[in-house]
Amino acid sequence: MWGFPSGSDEDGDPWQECFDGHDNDCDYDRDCGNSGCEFVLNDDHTKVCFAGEEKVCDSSSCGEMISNGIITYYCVFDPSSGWKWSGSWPSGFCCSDDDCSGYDPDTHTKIVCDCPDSGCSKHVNNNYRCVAKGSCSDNSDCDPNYCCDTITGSKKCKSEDTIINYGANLTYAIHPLDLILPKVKLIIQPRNKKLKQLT
Ligand SMILES: [Ca+2]
Ligand SMILES: [Ca+2]
Ligand SMILES: [Ca+2]
Repeated sequence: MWGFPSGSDEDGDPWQECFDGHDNDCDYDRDCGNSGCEFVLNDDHTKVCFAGEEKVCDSSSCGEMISNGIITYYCVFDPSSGWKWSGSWPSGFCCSDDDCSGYDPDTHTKIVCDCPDSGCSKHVNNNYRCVAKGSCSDNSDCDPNYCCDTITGSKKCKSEDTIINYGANLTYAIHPLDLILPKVKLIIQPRNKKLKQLT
């Protein structure tokens, strides 16, 4: 049975030559195995030839990048066309927290991927975006020089030197030492005076 008739080299012109399952030019290399097929995409961009292999973009390869230093393709989800190899990374798109960076200027919390499960493992119809975490559970969730207020339970990132009133007599100050010594609390007695360390 003949494959896609090309009448010329199996070089991706037209693209069907690289995905029809046949050695169209009878050189013993088939489809992506032909060097001329390298980085050739199929019609809906769900497949690309890379390093002599056919690479499929689907939910299991979310965010995968392939590049030869000149051409780069990312496996991303497009709400209108589904999974595809794209020459650009959609703004704010993410597959895990690693795809997001920086801190929210309002809440000073870390920017994270808004995937529904903590491990970001479910990527079917992935429309996840990088968003502010909003609340913190420890200092690593906060902008540098901000600390997570776990004392009052507000779970807000507060700037160092913020005074927190809690309980009848205790007043805590957020202090950079908390960044490296989370167990150490600093207390101000009386309020707004010299810092004193509690052990
Ligand atoms: Ca050809
Ligand atoms: Ca061939
Ligand atoms: Ca072929």
